[in-house]
Amino acid sequence: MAGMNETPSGERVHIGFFGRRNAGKSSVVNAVTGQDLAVVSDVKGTTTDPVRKAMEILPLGPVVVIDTPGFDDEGGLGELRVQRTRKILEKTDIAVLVVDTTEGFRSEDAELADLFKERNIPFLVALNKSDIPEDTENHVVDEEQLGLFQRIAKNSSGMIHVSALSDEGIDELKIRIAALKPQEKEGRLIADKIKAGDLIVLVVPIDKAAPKGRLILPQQQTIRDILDAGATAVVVRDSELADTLEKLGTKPALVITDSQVFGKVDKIVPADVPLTSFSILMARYKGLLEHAVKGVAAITRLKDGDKVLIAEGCTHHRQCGDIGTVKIPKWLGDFTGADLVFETASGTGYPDDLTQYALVVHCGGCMLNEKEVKHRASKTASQGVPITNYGTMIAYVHGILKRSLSIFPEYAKELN
Ligand SMILES: Nc1nc2c(ncn2[C@@H]2O[C@H](COP(=O)(O)OP(=O)(O)O)[C@@H](O)[C@H]2O)c(=O)[nH]1
Ligand SMILES: [Mg+2]
Repeated sequence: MAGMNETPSGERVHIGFFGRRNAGKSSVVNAVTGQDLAVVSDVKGTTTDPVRKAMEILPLGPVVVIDTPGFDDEGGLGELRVQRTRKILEKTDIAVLVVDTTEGFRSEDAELADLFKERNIPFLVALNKSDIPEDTENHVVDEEQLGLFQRIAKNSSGMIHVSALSDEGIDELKIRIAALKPQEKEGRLIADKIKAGDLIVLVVPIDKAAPKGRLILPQQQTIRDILDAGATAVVVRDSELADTLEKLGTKPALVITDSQVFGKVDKIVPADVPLTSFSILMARYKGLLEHAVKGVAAITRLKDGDKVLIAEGCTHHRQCGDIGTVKIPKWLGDFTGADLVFETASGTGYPDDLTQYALVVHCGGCMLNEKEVKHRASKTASQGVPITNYGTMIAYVHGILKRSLSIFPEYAKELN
């Protein structure tokens, strides 16, 4: 996991390398990154799980590189490899299709190209092992090759001859990947809703669930965004909030609180001061808020025996303490009076079939990239399952959702 001084992986461009076994994916990944990140082997099927690594690559900047298992793995289990690849594609911003030129194009390469196209993922084709001289005598361009070439080229953003062995073409590949980099994310956490000179109060409770010696990612990113806007951030614990508001002598333009103390903070902050939470900001930033506001009313329909999925984007170095495992089940239980069954999903694990759930409550998704969060939201909603997020749900059960969306009127209109 990225430390506090590194770009969070949720903010990095994710580049996936795909192709058949032994095409040289791992070798190309190592050549591109300048590191021995992936195991290279002439034994087919050496890379069995995707390998992910956050790093800086010039001229791209901060990225996550994903080396993948061979697409032609596992012989007959065709559907499984497609599913596995789709899973990786859910977070892939740019794909590189690595092809062994000495073997030419195969149907798997075209299938991969079709999958990229289906997901609207821009991709480059790296024609690898170009250091090996062409066998001109036996070289025939047959109709099948031509057909595959056309099917792949049609949607690709270009083909480049490379050699992971000699480094030929690798710099060019990097430049071409960089050119496909998605536009700087337009959405902001909060900077678009505040002005230079505004005074913003941030409420950060420090209890035993708070991580030692640091602030969590949504708090760090919000402070940075406030500074970018030329505004002032005052950070305070909930226990000092009332006192601090008094001392300030002027009303803040906005108060942003940790959702866990939403109810308490709502009572302290004067009614004419807008109030929202880090989790709501994060949900908007990652593209989850619209679904979350639409889905939250499903809480009122929960009944005994209903299953609720609590989904978090982080795993062992958890950002959110016991909120998902303890606090949210308690709030939902108290609010509904129903005997609910809670299940949790964390990290990159998120079920494909959600139909058994009456509701999904997702974290703000600070550890996931926008692409993955949006994918989860639309996948859930398209199965007819309501999805909401921590902050929206907590505001709702405290009866303050309307207030917490007052700075986001474009989302409040979903409330009815
Ligand atoms: N000659 C040559 N061999 C390569 C090149 N790239 C990879 N190889 C070899 O091809 C084999 C498979 O490489 P690997 O990176 O493990 O392929 P992967 O299965 O696609 O990850 C290894 O023996 C590599 O040394 C290349 O550019 N030129
Ligand atoms: Mg490999």
